[in-house]
Amino acid sequence: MNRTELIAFLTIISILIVMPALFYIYNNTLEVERAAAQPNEVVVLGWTPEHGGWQPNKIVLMEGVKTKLVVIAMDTTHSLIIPDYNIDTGPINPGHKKEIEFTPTKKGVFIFFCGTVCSATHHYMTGTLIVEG
Ligand SMILES: [Cu+2]
Repeated sequence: MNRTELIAFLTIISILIVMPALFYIYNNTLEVERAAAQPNEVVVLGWTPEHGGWQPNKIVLMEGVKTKLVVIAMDTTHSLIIPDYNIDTGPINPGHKKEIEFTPTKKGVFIFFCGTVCSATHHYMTGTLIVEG
């Protein structure tokens, strides 16, 4: 086997074995990162009712599936309360967020609302949590 044949042989081995192995490793590593970057997460934006209120104001979750609520106060200080799940973010300053992780354990329709007086129409700042089985 001369030098040219050796280079050709190594190139073919590289294409047949090394490249698929690298692709396999890369792809599996990517799968893990994808899973880590996308947990079951719901982002809820808090605007005063004059500017739209909770967005979304209807959250649908699956019973028994651990979920992270990411609540962001957009324009002024808000807090999100879900009494039936004993959840209260406490005040969230504008531009800041709070994350709540919980597992819905009871099916049904539950109300959530803002617990911080944020505007003259604050009492309209409500939403619905629907937990399906
Ligand atoms: Cu409010």
